[in-house]
Amino acid sequence: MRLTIGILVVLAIAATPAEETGAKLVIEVSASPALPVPNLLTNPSFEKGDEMPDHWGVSTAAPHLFRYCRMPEDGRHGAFLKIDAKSTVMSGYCAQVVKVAPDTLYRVGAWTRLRGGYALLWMHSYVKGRRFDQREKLVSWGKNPLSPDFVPLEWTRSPPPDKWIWLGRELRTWKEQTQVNMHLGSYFERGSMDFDDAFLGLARTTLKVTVSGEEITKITVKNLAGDICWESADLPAKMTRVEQAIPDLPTGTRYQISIRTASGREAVKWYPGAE
Ligand SMILES: [Ca+2]
Repeated sequence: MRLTIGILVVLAIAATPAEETGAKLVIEVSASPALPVPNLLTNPSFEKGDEMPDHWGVSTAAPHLFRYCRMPEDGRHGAFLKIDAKSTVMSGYCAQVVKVAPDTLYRVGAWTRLRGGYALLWMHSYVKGRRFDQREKLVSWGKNPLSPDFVPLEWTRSPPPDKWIWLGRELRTWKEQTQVNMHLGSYFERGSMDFDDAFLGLARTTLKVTVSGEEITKITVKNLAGDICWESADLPAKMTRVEQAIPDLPTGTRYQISIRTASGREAVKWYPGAE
């Protein structure tokens, strides 16, 4: 997380001394785009469907080498997508075409539970005859026949086979690109994997924080992991209203805005608030 202490200019709108009594701290937080940003995928959590999830197609040159199955429960949340790959000679995916805006930064991915093999997030499109191709992978030796049974999985640097792991990245669409085909599946390896809670949406937002009503000495913004995303320098005395825009913050988290007042009071507000 980038630390931008003191780089952004703090706008001092008013320097009226706070009243000795009756002062009331007001913290207003908004964002553009607002959080949480919309998920552009349809049926991203695989809750709708029968044996196959609705709105997701199969993409492979060798369908007989793969088994695709929508499982109704025991996913990260409810139903999930399970893909078994029987061979190393072909890749096989579930895929969905999504409309996107040109030259825009998106966050894409899915929570993945990999028992063995090569799970691939493959974002693909043709833009004016040029091939847009961006990938993110997760690899496990869990079921690899070259890995002897007596080798514990953790020695192979494989992900825990029962743990959901975020397989994702940010990507910027090209100029004139209006769609992308999101693939989740197995890449030329035997294996077995699950996907749930897929996401494709805007990657960054601008947070706007307005604090007023008391003399304010410091503002700190942290993400859900506790990393400091922005911190004001010590504010000048008698500052009773501060407006601050903080651009380029990741959308895939919540933000904790902490205010310290001249009276020593600490106030905290979360954005977005509790769901
Ligand atoms: Ca689900």
